[in-house]
Amino acid sequence: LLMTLFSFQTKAQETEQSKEERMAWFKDAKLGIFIHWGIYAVNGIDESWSFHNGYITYEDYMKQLNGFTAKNYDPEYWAKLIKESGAKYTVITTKHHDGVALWNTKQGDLNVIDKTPAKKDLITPFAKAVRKEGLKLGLYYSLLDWSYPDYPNFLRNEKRYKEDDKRWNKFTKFNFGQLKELTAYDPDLYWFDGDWEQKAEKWKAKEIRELLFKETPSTIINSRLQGYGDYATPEQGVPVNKPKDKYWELCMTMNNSWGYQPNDTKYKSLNQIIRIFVDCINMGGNLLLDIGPKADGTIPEEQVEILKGLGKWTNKHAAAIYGTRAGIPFGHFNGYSALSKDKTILYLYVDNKPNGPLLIKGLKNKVNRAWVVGNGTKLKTDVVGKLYWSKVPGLLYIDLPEHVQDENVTVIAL
Ligand code: FHN
Repeated sequence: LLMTLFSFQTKAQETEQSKEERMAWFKDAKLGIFIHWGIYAVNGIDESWSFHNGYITYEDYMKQLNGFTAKNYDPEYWAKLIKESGAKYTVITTKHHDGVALWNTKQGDLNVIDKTPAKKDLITPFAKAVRKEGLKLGLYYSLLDWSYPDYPNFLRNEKRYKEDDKRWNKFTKFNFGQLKELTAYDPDLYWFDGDWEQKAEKWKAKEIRELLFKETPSTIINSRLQGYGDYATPEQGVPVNKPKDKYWELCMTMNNSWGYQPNDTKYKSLNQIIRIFVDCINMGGNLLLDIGPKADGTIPEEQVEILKGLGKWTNKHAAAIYGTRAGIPFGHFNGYSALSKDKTILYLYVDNKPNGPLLIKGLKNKVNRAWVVGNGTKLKTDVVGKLYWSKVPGLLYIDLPEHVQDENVTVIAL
């Protein structure tokens, strides 16, 4: 009890140091895999938004419940594949804005057990498989619920609840009930979404945070809880400048869809994804890369291929990924970089074929040696412009011969 009381955190109580300890795995993880899985995969249409935006009626959207079989669902394989990609954590949609729960919720019956041919809880075996692979578990949960009869529903032209406290309280009770159920999975991370429709007081964001920390004291919450989260969650675009937030994560799709959409064949190449990934590392953030499994539970081939390709690259360059910290300003090196946690190693990510030697300017330390990460080749360096009174190079040139270059992004360590 004492332990729980001590670790029970509200925003005001937590010190910077205890937050650092709580956030440590997340800061070091760098790569996570996001999973958008739901009935929208049946027709292969936009998750929830397709009825919100009027591409399909709500009734027709819900007919997808009948086609959600999950018959080839293999959570162990999913977890293995995620591990193989080099990700250290994964975040799965337990409930999207359409309100369909993927676990055995006791709050109402809009869930895959009661309403779809899948007829089984999909989150429990996934959570188990994820733990078995030594990965951290994140649960995505949409605060807004466009199916719940007492949630202000645009389908009924109810824009906002101002007046009907009774119905809103009913909805809040439902939300808290579902969240309490999710705490049983002991998630390492709660990934909220859909908070934009109401203010913090309305969601009871502070109370949600308190509930989650009471049940899962060392967990982490993303930013989408109207100011009651732990880290920033930019979406789809890598920030142009290093975010001010100490902790952040870019969530991004492989093509242009979160869920499975066979029509969307516009996949980013592995090379593009790796370059986006090192862009995040360079600014001290994480990448949460999304996959969208089919309604039967198979992961589309293109996505498997990207995860495996990513795995080859992350495995080879592990030293320059996990636990690194943001790199040096572009003025020093015309490209992405990162520092080892103890700041003794500088990693340079070379994402283009260099035309000549690479240049690093304004170093404050003597460089002992340079080598190619994941290959070990020591590189020739050439110091130019070193003044007689200075111990550090003015200009440091590094030769990067063709035969040691990676087909995607080469990493040099100094
Ligand atoms: O509306 C959702 C969207 O469908 C998807 O789930 C993404 C993932 O970050 N979040 C929302 C929009 O911010």
